[in-house]
Amino acid sequence: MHNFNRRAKQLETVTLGMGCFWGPESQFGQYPGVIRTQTGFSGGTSPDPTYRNIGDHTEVVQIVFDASLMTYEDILNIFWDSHDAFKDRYYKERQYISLLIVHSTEQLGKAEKVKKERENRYGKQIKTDIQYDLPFYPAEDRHQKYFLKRFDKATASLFPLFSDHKSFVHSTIAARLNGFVRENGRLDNIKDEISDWQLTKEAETILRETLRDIRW
Ligand code: MHO
Repeated sequence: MHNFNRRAKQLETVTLGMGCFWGPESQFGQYPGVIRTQTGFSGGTSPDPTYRNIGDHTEVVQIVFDASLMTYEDILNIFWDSHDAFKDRYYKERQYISLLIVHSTEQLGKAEKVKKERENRYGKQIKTDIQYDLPFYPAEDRHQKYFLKRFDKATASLFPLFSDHKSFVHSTIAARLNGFVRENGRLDNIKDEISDWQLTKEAETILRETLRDIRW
């Protein structure tokens, strides 16, 4: 099977809770620096969380990005621009709180700096719960690339490109299209960007033909 992921130089992981995880997965999927996205649960202590049995966890999106194309600070600014972290978000326990899981001391330092800058700018306190490197539990398949999967015809033409559901979910192309269907990004830009992904010639041809013929 072929690989439909953008080739990356400097991989880094970021894990964000900012409300229902469908939206941020779609939003972050559009950026050329983002290599893959996945929805899941993190931030709590209860074992093996699921959507119906989330315990004290929070809905999160985990993003793998190329730090040579997009900085961690860029991601943090998009994160804090895109949900209200000034208010109390505990209306459904911890399910929809503002949560930032940092994965290194470097990330922690940068997060504290960006947070302080923004607090000074807005004159309000950011209530984001910042936690150090807690485990991430992937959500059920039906919550992965949720918006893209609303398009039956399109998903039916994409699935055969992958050996299993997981490689579909982890692909850059699924992340981009899951953005596109919510008007996060344009199809033309995705087609242009593919030249930079360093796919094999064969994979690039298959992908371009699939995108040319795709029906929504
Ligand atoms: N209000 C949304 C939340 C879903 S999100 C995965 C719904 O239940 O449809 O929490």
